[in-house]
Amino acid sequence: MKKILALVLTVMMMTVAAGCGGGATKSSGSGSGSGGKQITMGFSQIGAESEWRTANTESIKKAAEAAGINLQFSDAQQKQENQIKAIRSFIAQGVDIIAFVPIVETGWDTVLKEAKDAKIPVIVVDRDVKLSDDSLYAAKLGTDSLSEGKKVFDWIDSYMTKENKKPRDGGSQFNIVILEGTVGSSVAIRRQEGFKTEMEASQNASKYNILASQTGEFTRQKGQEVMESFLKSNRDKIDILFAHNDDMALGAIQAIEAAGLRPGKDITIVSVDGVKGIFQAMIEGKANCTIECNPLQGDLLMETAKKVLAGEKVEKLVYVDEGIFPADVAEKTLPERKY
Ligand code: GZL
Repeated sequence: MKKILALVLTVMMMTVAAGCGGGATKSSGSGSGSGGKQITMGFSQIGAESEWRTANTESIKKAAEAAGINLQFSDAQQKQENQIKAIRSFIAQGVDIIAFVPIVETGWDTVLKEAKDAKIPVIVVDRDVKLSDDSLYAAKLGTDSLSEGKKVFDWIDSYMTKENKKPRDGGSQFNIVILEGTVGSSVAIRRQEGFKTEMEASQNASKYNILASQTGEFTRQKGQEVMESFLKSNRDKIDILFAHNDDMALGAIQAIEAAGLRPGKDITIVSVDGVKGIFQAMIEGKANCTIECNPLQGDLLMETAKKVLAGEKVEKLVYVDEGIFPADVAEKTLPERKY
């Protein structure tokens, strides 16, 4: 009898030791967290407003599957309150880790504090957040929107000079219209800031004038509508369109053609993302350049999540790689594009 009791006690102690593992333990095998159980990640996505977003979602779902991580995916339909509700339900479910793309950069402190109190680490993906306390997130993975905005101006300035372009209205300045992204999103704020500061710092600053700038909400439909309004009031003055993403540029191209103008020729068009649709437009001579913003962040997210749960040190901020694609490389590049 004594022997059986000793055996039972030994087995129980071994089980407890394996379960606790002295805090976070290395995630053994694919997708397992401490004690070998499968990691569950709660992920709050903004919605499906653009080709870029669709590629971002696909990348995250595929990477979770490949990593053996159980993904609880929530689509916020472009509403911050839906993201906050989703994060609260992930906390209630007791997921192992939460990741989210913040649709706007403010208003997250309270719900992230609730996650911290529940001891659930949070990873910020793609866009940025403004927080009173950086300990509310474990890591940020994304893209450098400020640098993207700067690259847009630099490319435009070099192109207008190289092509010896002249202002369409016969004046001394190139008139620029801008289709901005989602109001309050870190991406729209930083791309605009990067573009404007680069223009103001340029030796050619006096050659450029921002005629109009308005949100097209990162969608093709809204981009077309706002471009129609720009053309209604300034059809023969607009020289350049800077669209914060390719989808709005694609919508604007339709408006420009409907106004009897030649996109990519009468109006120089530069946008950000690098989705396949804009490569096709560049091949057709209807757009001039796209600055890449890489949506394929899934593998990096899953790898970072496993490290965080294993108690390993992770970089607080990681940017993914991105390039610049002018129209003259579009044809040869399109076949290798992954999104
Ligand atoms: C950029 C991303 C933006 C894309 C848009 O990091 O958040 O949101 O540029 C997308 O296409 O809608």
